[in-house]
This record gives sequence, C-alpha cells and structure tokens, in this order.
Amino acid sequence: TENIYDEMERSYPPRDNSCVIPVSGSSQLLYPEEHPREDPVVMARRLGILPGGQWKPLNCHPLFNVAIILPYRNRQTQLAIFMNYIHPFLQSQNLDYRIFVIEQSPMREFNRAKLFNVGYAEATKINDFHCFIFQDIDLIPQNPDNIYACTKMPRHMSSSVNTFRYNLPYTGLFGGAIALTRKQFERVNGFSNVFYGWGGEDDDFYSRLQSRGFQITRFGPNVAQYYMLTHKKEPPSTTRFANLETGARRYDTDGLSNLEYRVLNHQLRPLYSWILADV
Ligand code: NGS
Repeated sequence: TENIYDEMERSYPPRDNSCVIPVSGSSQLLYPEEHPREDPVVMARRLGILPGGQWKPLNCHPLFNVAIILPYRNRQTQLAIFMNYIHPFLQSQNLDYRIFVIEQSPMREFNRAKLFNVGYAEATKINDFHCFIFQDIDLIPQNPDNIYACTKMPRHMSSSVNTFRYNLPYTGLFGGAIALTRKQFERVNGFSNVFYGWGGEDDDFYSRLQSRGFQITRFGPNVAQYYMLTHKKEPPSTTRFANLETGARRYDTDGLSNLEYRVLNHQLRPLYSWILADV
C-alpha cells in the first residue's frame, strides 16, 4: 500500500508537520451497520465539524483539500447512514474536506451528471478546492486505506462493490465514486448535462476522459471495496444510448461551459452543505 501514496496528487506542498495518512494495510472491512447512529448535531460537536460539513486537522498541516459532491433526491435514510459513517472515515485520513449534497428539485427526471456539475460550480465559488470526489450516497467505502483524495490520474474509486461480488463488471465502468482534480475536471468540460434518467452519463464521462488522452487509475480491489446500501433499481432511461452515440460532438459545448441551473435553497447543515437546485 505504500506505492498508493506515491500516486497521490497533493493539494498542498509538503512542509514541517505535514499530516500523514495512516495506512493500515489491514484487510478488515468496515460496515456502516457497525457505526452506532448519532444525532447530527451531537456528532458535529463531538467531531469538531463546522456548519456545512467542513473539517480539517488542527494538529498538522493537511496534504489534501477535497470537496465531496453528492447528488441527492429522496433517500433520507441512506443520507443519514452515509453522513454518520463518512465523517469519522474522512477524519481518520487527516483530510481538509467539505461535503456538499446537491438535491434536485422534483420537477424533472433525476440528472446525476448535471448535479455533479452544479456541485462543482457551487463548491468552486466558495473555496479553491483542489480535488473533487463525485459519488453516490449509497456507496460506503469499506477500507480505511481508500484515500479520499486525488491521484495523478483521474481515479475510479468504487471498482470493487459487494453487489458485484467485489468484481469490476466492465473495464470502462467509471460510475459510483470517482476522484478528479479541478484541472482534470475542467479539461473535459465536466459532465454532460443532457443525461436525464438512469444510466449512461458515467460512460459518457469516461469517453470524455479518453478523448482528452487521460488514462484512468484504480486502487487494488482489496483497497477499493465498497458496500452498497440497498434500494430498488431505477428504470433505465430510453434516451441514454442515443445520447452516448452523439456524445463526442458535444464534449466542448455541453458541460461546465453551458451549465445553467437555479439554486432554489441552500443551508449549512451540521454535517453537510445542502443545495437545492432546479436543473
Ligand atoms: C451500464 C450503464 C452505466 C451504469 C452501469 C452499472 O449499463 O450508466 O451499467 O450500473 N450504462 C448505460 O446504461 C449506457 S449498475 O449495475 O451499477 O446499476 O453505471
């Protein structure tokens, strides 16, 4: 696991008293059920989390500055389980982080990719984040060595999920949880905005990366283990294949470059920054 550290793209230059990321090398998996649920206000106070779900270590200089972007609609229990679990997990890695939940207003079909773009745009207004984790709230990282920070290459983080019996279903899968630096994300113009409904947006994003010459990286299957919280499957969108086929024409014009949305509401909640957006 020591070479994982060499693959990381630091947000801050190393200096005296830089934080270290403890690498356990342990294969002991964590499960969300084993984390006793705590009231969010109590947890924030106990762990020193600032309003809006921000934290950084105070006894050393963090090496990584990370925004975690979570698209959301209608999954209250999963959100609570995720937050209860993820803060101690991130703190154990000594990251300087902030969590954003981007909720889509009820009007249209869910657009995961566009919500990622919105989260990126809103986070960037607040702070000069160096690294972005884009991920679903139903995915729980099970190995504390799965560092929630960026690598030199865009990284597919959730390559080993329990529902696939910890196997990668196909090489080009770039869904679930991914990590990109601000530079990498800007280079591909973010995600496409046209993928309403389930499926395809992650495949389109993978093609964007390939078209710009990016190699992607993954940590080993024992490090990249995730536990998926169960829910019923969404019906796949009927337009996803057509959007994928014509995707390449839109890489430069569809994404961060033409992003339009309305923020309907926002709050600094104890464990995360909440943004309600009409997309
Ligand atoms: C592909 C989807 C992806 C999706 C992946 C895994 O078929 O968006 O399955 O889905 N692509 C298309 O529909 C074109 S999963 O089995 O995790 O539900 O991420």
